[in-house]
Parts: sequence; C-alpha cells; structure tokens
Amino acid sequence: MKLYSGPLSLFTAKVRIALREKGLDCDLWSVPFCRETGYDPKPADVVRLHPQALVPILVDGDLVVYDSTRIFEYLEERNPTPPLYPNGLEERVRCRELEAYGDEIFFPNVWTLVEQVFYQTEAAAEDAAAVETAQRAIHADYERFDARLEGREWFCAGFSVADISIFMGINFASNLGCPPPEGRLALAAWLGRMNARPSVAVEVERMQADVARVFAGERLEEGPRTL
Ligand SMILES: N[C@@H](CCC(=O)N[C@@H](CS)C(=O)NCC(=O)O)C(=O)O
Repeated sequence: MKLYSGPLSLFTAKVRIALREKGLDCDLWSVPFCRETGYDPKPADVVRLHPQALVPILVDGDLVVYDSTRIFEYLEERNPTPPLYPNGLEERVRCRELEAYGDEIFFPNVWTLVEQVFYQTEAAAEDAAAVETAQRAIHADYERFDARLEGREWFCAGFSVADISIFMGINFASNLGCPPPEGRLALAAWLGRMNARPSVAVEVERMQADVARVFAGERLEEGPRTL
C-alpha cells in the first residue's frame, strides 16, 4: 500500500495512526508543505487521484481510496484485527457519529485557529473576534467530551476511530493555544491514555518536530517517509 500523506495534515494523521494500530506496512509519500503556500503546488499524483486534490489518498494495488473516513472503513474490512470499530449496530453508529463529530463539528473551529494563528505570520493580523468565537466553541466541546468520557476508558466500547479523530483535533487546538482546561478530569485521563499509545506518541512527536520546522520558515519537501 502507498499513502499520499500530509506531514501536518490532521486527516492523514488519522490514517497513519490506524495503519500503526493495525500493524500494516505502508509506503508513505509525503506531499510538500510550508507556512506561506500551504499544500501548493500539489504533486501531479494527488491531482490525478483525488477529485479535490486532497490528502490522504491510499493506493492498494489498483484500488484508490480517498477521504480519511473511507480509508478507515477500507482498512477495517481489509484487516479486521485489531478492530478500530466496536461491535454491535448501535455502538458502531455512535462511533461513526463521534468520528464525524471530531472531523466535521469540532475540527472546523480548530481550523479557524489554524487559519488565524498558524497561517498568519503577523500576530497583529489575527481576527481576534473569530479566534475568541472558535475558542468558546472548542471549550464547549471539551465540556461535552469530558461528560461523554465520565466512567469510560474510550469514547466507545474499546479504542476506536472516534478516539483517533477527536484526539487529533484536540492536539491541534492545544498546539494553537487552546488546550483543555484543568479540572476536566475524565478528558485529562483519556488524553493520558491516548498519549501512552505508541501509534499516537509517534504521531505527536513527529508533528511537533514538523511544526517547529515550518515555524522556523522551512519548507517540508515532497518525498518518501517512514510510517
Ligand atoms: N474529508 C477529507 C478532508 C481532507 C483534507 O481536507 N485534506 C487537507 C489536509 S488535512 C488537504 O489536502 N488540503 C489541501 C488543500 O486544501 O488544498 C478527509 O477526511 O480525508
């Protein structure tokens, strides 16, 4: 398998974690990234393989799978063990909803911070009102996540794609100055469990190193990387 992978792409990070959790070998092709131009210019393969020219894209023989959620589902059917979805219809629906919540409801507020804090090279250019609105929404979600995790080890029955999606959003928000506040004990304990997983610890460490390089003005070049 080959994964077209964005070094600082939250959606690709989800897939990298899933591949490690399932112990799958995969060649990574890292797309270029820098703070001034983001993902542009895009590699020809990414433009050819994805209708919106986005990463992640997984290529398995002749099969091309794009979108992190579709890739999760594909990997689960291809290699069911260890599972990244719980058993049972209701639990699986809840798990898919929580994964979607992480990607589509929680992350858009984090994205505001990415746009305002990460891409803006001058602090003065930040839209303070937009940042404040996003931070308020993120904190409301921290409260929801803490309540969901009360008395639970993971968001669903067993470690799952929901944990991966929500964790990556929280990790981005924390790096952009909006970590969960002290006192959210269930959320803090879950974060401890997440950070202790080797698949996640490697991701966090590499992303932090890449963020530091990008903030130092470096361009992350296109090329192969190890999972
Ligand atoms: N829903 C898609 C979102 C993919 C996505 O937004 N990828 C971003 C990187 S995190 C991207 O390729 N951005 C390049 C661009 O916007 O031009 C998924 O889950 O894979």
